Amino acid sequence: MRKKRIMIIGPGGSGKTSLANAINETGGPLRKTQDTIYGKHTLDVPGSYLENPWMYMHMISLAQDASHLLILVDQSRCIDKYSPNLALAFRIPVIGVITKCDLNPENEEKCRALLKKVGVEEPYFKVSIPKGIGIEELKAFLFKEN
Ligand SMILES: Nc1nc2c(ncn2[C@@H]2O[C@H](COP(=O)(O)OP(=O)(O)O)[C@@H](O)[C@H]2O)c(=O)[nH]1
Ligand SMILES: [Mg+2]
Repeated sequence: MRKKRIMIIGPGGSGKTSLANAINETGGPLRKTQDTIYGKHTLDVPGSYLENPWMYMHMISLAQDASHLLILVDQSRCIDKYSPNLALAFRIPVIGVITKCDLNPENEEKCRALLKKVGVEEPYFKVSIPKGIGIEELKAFLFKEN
C-alpha cells in the first residue's frame, strides 16, 4: 500500500508550506509553489487548485494518497476561496485549521464561520508557527491514528 500523507489545502499565503514544514520538522525556503510538494508526512497542494473549480477533481484524486485533509483559514486575512461544503467531497477525515492565530484575534469568529460554511465540523485547531501554538496538539491528533 502506498504511504498516506496529510494533505493541506488553503489559499495562497495561508500558511500551508509553513505548516507542512512544522509537521515534517523540516526547514526550507517558502517558495510560492505551482506543484504539489510531497513532504515526509505531507502533501502541500498549491493554492491555485482552490481558485479553479475545474481543479477540484484533481484535489479529490490527490486525496487518495492522503490519510487526512487539513483545510486552512488564515486568521490574518480570512479570505474565502472555498466552495460551500467542499469538505463533504472528501472521504478522509477533514480537519479545520485556523492559521496565524497570533495575528488579528478579532477575525477568529469569522474564520470559524467560514470553516463551518465549507462543511468542516468542530473542533478546529488554532496554530501559530512563530509562537509555536497548537502544532504539538495537531501532530498528536494526526499521528495517533496512523
Ligand atoms: N504571523 C504568522 N505568519 C505566518 C504563520 N504561518 C505562516 N506565516 C507567514 O505567512 C506567509 C505565507 O506562508 P506560506 O507557508 O508560504 O503560505 P502558503 O502559500 O499557503 O504555502 C509567510 O510569510 C509565512 O512566514 C503564522 O502562524 N503566523
Ligand atoms: Mg506554499
